[in-house]
Amino acid sequence: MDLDALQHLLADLQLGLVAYFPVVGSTNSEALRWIDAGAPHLSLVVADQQTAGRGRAGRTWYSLPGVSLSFSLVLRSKQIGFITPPRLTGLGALAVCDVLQSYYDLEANIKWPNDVLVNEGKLSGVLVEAQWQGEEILSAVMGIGINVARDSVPSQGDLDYPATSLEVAYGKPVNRWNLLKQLLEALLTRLPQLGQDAFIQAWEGNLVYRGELVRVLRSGKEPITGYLMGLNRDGFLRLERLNGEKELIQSGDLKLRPG
Ligand code: BT5
Repeated sequence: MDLDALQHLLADLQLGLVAYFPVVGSTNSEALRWIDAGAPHLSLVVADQQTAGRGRAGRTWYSLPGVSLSFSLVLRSKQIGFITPPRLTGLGALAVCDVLQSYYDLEANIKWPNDVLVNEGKLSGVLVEAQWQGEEILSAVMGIGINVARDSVPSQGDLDYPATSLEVAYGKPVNRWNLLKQLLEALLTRLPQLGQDAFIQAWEGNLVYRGELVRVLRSGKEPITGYLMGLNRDGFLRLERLNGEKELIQSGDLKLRPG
């Protein structure tokens, strides 16, 4: 892939600027830098390989050359209204599910808040990073990483959850660049729905572990256990504790509570 070919491939989508890197630290970092330099809404950064791809809380996202898809989209609050990062995370994960379900006939689900699972393996992760000015978010970057080819799956010892790839789940090799176009189309379709209740319902409808007993690990706080009831309007997790108390959880790592 090169920039000309990428621009040609994506020519009929309403994007801002497009950048392509054979190797980059993190597409999210590039997109955040680009925001500072004035990149317009829906500018896109794509990389073949990231050397410092990241997940939440400073975790590593592994993306190997030639086999995975890594990209970040610039979102400007002026164009999409008030930006709430949890909703944007849901939007990214939902768009990935849309594509996996409709083009690849896979049962894809979202492990709240940002993992896309297929056959109980993590196939994709979403990382939204906001750019604040005082109390206000002016822009955000939505980064998406997808394991496409079989060889994109990192070795299990590096991971805290089993991983899979689209090739393994679908049973056939998949062209990364066609997949990128399908994902961008899905994102552009979902974006106008961001503020609607129907969007939360669609996100909720794709969640794994609904009704099940789960544990949420939270940094600097006690883990919390309860039945996963769904989401509130902000995309926070609704849990019902064993004593019937209701809890809203803004961020954390979800585990299925064994037995
Ligand atoms: C995520 O964080 O899953 C968000 C991943 C976002 C990656 C994209 S790629 C484009 C853009 N640029 C970036 O620098 N990032 C974004 P989290 O839920 O915190 O999960 C991180 C954990 O996922 C790690 O600690 C590993 O256990 C696991 N992991 C890392 N690489 C993986 C991979 N390729 N496949 C499956 N699991 C992986």
